[in-house]
Amino acid sequence: MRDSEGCGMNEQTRTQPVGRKSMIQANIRYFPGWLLPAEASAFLQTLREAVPWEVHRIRMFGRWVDSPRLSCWVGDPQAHYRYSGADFVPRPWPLPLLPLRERLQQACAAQFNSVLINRYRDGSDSMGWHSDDEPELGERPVIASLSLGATRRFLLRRRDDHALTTEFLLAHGDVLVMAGDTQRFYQHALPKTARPLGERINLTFRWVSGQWAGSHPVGR
Ligand SMILES: O=C(O)CCC(=O)C(=O)O
Repeated sequence: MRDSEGCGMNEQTRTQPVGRKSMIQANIRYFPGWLLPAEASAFLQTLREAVPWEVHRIRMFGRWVDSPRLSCWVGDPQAHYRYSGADFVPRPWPLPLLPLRERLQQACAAQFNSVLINRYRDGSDSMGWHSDDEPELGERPVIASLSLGATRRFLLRRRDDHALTTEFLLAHGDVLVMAGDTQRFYQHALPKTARPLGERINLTFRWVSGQWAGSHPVGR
């Protein structure tokens, strides 16, 4: 996988990032409206129906709990992934995601063999502070996050100084790419909100190394 500063967009997208927050030791690129609204809506509808949604069991503060959102781990057969104390075997790619993966790979000059798809049913579904720093993602992972549906706040904070927090409002069709040392020095979260909100589906495309191939996952 390559971690490149250049982010050449294809013909349906913008040619330059229109926003980049200045955050020391983070490499964040933000592409509002990377998908046109009609295309984003079509993906939202397709994924809602095509994805076998699950509640992932994760380990938090020494206890197994239900993740507060619906999820599905999708990828190439060898792309096993271990996070929050559980091992995940990839489901096969839903066909409409393959051309999307190709476009994102071109846009980010990176390879993705897997995607974590999350469905936030309303404002009470969320994701707590964490870094995507599992060993199989490598030291400087490129993670491309595509948001569909309701706009949600996406927060980033320094691991060593939680007061240094910044936020992006991720809307329908937006892409946010985290690369370089972002996972090493930053955590991210998607907080709950009391505001009445519609559904949101988020896809984080990743490259997972094959080190888990051949291991025996314990659950999904
Ligand atoms: O939903 C999002 O925007 C973030 C998802 C996320 O942080 C994750 O799954 O690791």
